[in-house]
Amino acid sequence: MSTGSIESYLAALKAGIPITEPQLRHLCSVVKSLLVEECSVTAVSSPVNVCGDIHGQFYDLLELFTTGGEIPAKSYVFMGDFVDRGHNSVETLLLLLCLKALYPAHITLLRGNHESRQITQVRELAKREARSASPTSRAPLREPPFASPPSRAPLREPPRAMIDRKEFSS
Ligand SMILES: [Mn+2]
Repeated sequence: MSTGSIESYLAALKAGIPITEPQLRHLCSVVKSLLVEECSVTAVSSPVNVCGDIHGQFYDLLELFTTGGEIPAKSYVFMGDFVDRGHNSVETLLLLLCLKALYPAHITLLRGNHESRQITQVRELAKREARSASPTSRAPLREPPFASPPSRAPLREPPRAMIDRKEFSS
């Protein structure tokens, strides 16, 4: 079965349509291959929009792009904590992963403390996954792209962005 294009996943997610588990696996493998090649310190040039914790607030994320401009016309650094607390952790993470897969030069995703198995197991994302009957929504927990730290990064060091030589970290 064809998984389709990542452009089609992005369009579906924006329209509130969930993607399938094979599509999700395809998306995770594409983003994982991008993230393992990134250094733990990512050099970014301004102008760039720097965004704090999204925490599962999917509709606020869509509003943020409406206000700040869409990728790739605008560039963004997200400082981590994409999941938990809000109601739409899976949708939020998948939308950001689609944008990373399609426009890697225009979006930097730093890993926050919630992008770890230890935290998501005790926070809302895990509770939602436990309630959900959909295998699609459980898959990100099993194979999160953030489970693989950048290949050249020390394991405990959080990823950082250098924006015009100024350091930003989550
Ligand atoms: Mn947070």
